[in-house]
Amino acid sequence: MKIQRSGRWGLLRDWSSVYSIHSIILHLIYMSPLCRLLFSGPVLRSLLVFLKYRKQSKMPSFGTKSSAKLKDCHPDLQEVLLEAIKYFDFTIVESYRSEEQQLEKYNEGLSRLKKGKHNVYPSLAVDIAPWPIDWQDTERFTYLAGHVMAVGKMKGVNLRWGNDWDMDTQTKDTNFRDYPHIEIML
Ligand SMILES: [Ca+2]
Repeated sequence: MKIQRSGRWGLLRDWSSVYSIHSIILHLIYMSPLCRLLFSGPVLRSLLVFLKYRKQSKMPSFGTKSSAKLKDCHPDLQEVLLEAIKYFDFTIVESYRSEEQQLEKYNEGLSRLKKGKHNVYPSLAVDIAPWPIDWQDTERFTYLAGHVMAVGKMKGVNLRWGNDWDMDTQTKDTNFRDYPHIEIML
């Protein structure tokens, strides 16, 4: 392929010559003492470790929609969720809902109650999901619930998970599984 230049600098150059100039410039830059230091093994490795640490140390936080739903939660529940999000990325699917919305959930088979802890204000219940959401990945919901329950214990907030209604830490005895559901036991 040819590149045509016009005027006093008019030259015909092919891509191979362009690449040659490019590689010469890169070679000159690389050969400078500063660049050689920057790209030397130990310095480059330290830089990569630093960047990896920065990426890992960036804590997750709630987005706009989750934050709005968080405000509708009981203060104790807010405290637990704000601590839990630091170590496990998740979203708040729902907190407060009206009695009409609750009845819809009940009729759809998504709730076991016609009126429950979602229907008081501030809400005593919350539905949460690991982020990014995969509704089929119930193991990850279980993982998240265990994490939030542990944070609740540390904060002195008594919580109940929707897959262990009798709170005996057994899940095989559950006849209605609501993996995202966490509620306060007052
Ligand atoms: Ca149980």
